[in-house]
Amino acid sequence: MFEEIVEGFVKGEKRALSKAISFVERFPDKAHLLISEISKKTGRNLISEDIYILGITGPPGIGKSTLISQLVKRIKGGVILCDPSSVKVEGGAILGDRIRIHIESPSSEENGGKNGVFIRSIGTRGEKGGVSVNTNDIVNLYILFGFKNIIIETAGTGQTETEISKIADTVILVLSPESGDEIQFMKSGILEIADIIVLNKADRPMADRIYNEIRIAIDTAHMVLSGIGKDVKWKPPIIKTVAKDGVGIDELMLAIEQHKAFLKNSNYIIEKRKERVERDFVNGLTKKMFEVLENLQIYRKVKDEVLEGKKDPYSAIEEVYQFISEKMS
Ligand SMILES: Nc1nc2c(ncn2[C@@H]2O[C@H](COP(=O)(O)OP(=O)(O)OP(=O)(O)O)[C@@H](O)[C@H]2O)c(=O)[nH]1
Ligand SMILES: [Mg+2]
Repeated sequence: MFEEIVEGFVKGEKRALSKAISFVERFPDKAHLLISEISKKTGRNLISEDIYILGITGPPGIGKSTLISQLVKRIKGGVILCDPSSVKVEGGAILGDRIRIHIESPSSEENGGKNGVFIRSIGTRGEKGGVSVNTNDIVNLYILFGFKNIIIETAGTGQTETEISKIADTVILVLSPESGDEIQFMKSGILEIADIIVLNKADRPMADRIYNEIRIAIDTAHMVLSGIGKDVKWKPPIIKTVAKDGVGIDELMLAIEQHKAFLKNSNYIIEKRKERVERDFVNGLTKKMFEVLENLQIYRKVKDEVLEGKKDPYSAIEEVYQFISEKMS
């Protein structure tokens, strides 16, 4: 199975890409074996500067998927839709989003991803942060497959998601005239989350009032942060859209290009790439090392003592740590 996936992947077969994603979702503990094989065979570089990752976040029903269906008419590449799924669902997500996007641009994995767009929805499986644990691996698979652009939609969970800002180069926060509460909630952290703010559903009443409230929230946050010496060279633009009618998409594309240029000029992209692969390495290795630890007799003995209340977790940590560092020195 491995070889067949790797072979098809190297040949650029979208079915092999889809199988590789399913493999990573189903066997997270073996994902690194498959991806390392693919990485060796494709020879593509995960920290290359000409890859661009766009994240789209915002409350449920705000229009993220509709916006993506407009963007994929102009930005070709891989799309990941994170759907809120609380339980392990075979085959990933509840298909909500993919159906919606599939209808608008006939380019999903079923028909081999023609028109240069490949769409995959994955369940967050109860993971906090609006993205699934596999998102980073799937981004890497898209990069190794040769996609230059990757778009990620976080699961809309009412809370504004920050995890996405660790993965994406540009984060678009989508709001609407009904987002009064979110804006109050976000005031302080708005600049930490969003590089571009989209006020979608601008066809709805109160759009101008909410636009001004967002404007004030950004200006205030910008003033406060620059006041405490924080580096706030980029000030998020606010773009009004009516995603269902494709209104405002040109302006949004321009804002995306401007942020991309800003990132390139300030070398942020390379820094971000390195942070991402470092996280993949450290997180992946920590997980594997824990498997080793779990098999150590000392670990099981001390853990039982902690569970029986015979030992506090702190001395237990030190005991196992001392044991391992002595063995390794
Ligand atoms: N009035 C209006 N409705 C819109 C607009 N954009 C999207 N919608 C509608 O809003 C509803 C939700 O849109 P989605 O794109 O599914 O929203 P979402 O943010 O992806 O939702 P989740 O994935 O469930 O978090 C759909 O019925 C869209 O047709 C808009 O600009 N104006
Ligand atoms: Mg959606």
